Amino acid sequence: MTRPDVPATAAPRSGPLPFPAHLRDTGRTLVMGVVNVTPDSFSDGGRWFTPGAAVAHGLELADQGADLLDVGGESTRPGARRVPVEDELARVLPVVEELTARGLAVSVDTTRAQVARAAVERGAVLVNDVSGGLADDAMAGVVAETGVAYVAMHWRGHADVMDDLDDYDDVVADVRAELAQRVATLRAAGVRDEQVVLDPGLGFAKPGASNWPLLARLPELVADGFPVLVGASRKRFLGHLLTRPDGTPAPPLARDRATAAVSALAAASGAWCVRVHEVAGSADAVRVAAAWRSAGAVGDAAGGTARE
Ligand code: PMM
Repeated sequence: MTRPDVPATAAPRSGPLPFPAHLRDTGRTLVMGVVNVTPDSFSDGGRWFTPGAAVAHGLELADQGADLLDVGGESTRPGARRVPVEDELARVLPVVEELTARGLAVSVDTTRAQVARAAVERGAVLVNDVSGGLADDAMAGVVAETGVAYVAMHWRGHADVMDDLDDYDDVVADVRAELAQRVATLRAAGVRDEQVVLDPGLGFAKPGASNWPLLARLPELVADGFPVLVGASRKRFLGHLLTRPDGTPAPPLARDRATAAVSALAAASGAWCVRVHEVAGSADAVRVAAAWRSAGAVGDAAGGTARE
């Protein structure tokens, strides 16, 4: 599976993610529910902007089957401007603290080392960095020091410029090679392979059809040996897929069924986790995929009794 021109990113990992035990051995793809504490995210901007509303939304997503809640205070919507670090801290920390206090597994969606460290100190079990460490040189050190699980996403630049950074020879090979460079940097900073999750970064410096090969060839990324996170939820390429008869793309809130379909297929392709706004559909989808895979592996039905 490994292309001769692209070095594999890793030898097989030697241990599980540093994660709560109940999330390590589910036998299926995990579901991460999105809790955006922002006024301007592309799909749900402003709806859960106060800490109270964000916590309530997180609890609702957990009820619907989210295994992890991804709390973010800075929009990465195409064209979005950066927010000051003080604002990001004020948005995410109370929400991380409250959801963690309720026994939920929380990840923090940030590109800033300072925010990552503060969130981990308040109980976050995963740092989800859409820049893979490129936005903040201090990030790898914080990840190494705290030992937290870390998502390194494929990224080429901040939201205000990313749509102009979509030059690829072979998008899958290029993304794998650039992720391999991120892994090398993380290792050099002392991060252990067991901490690392990789993400192809759908929609980031990938405004159009280049997202589809990344999904169709997901097994190539999975074969590199790290858990893989897929974040397709409500993204533009799904809006274009579902173009209406009048020629307009389907709006973000009309992309959830397609998102659940991606979740099923990504899970069947070996994704470790899917990151979604609407949890219930994907929670079902990953269970379907687990039963499907398991039946193929052992020649028997999985996930229930034979007559259900
Ligand atoms: N996409 C968004 C934000 N964070 N994190 C990861 N790991 N992967 C993604 O694809 C991803 C992400 C953008 O979506 P949002 O603004 O609706 O949260």
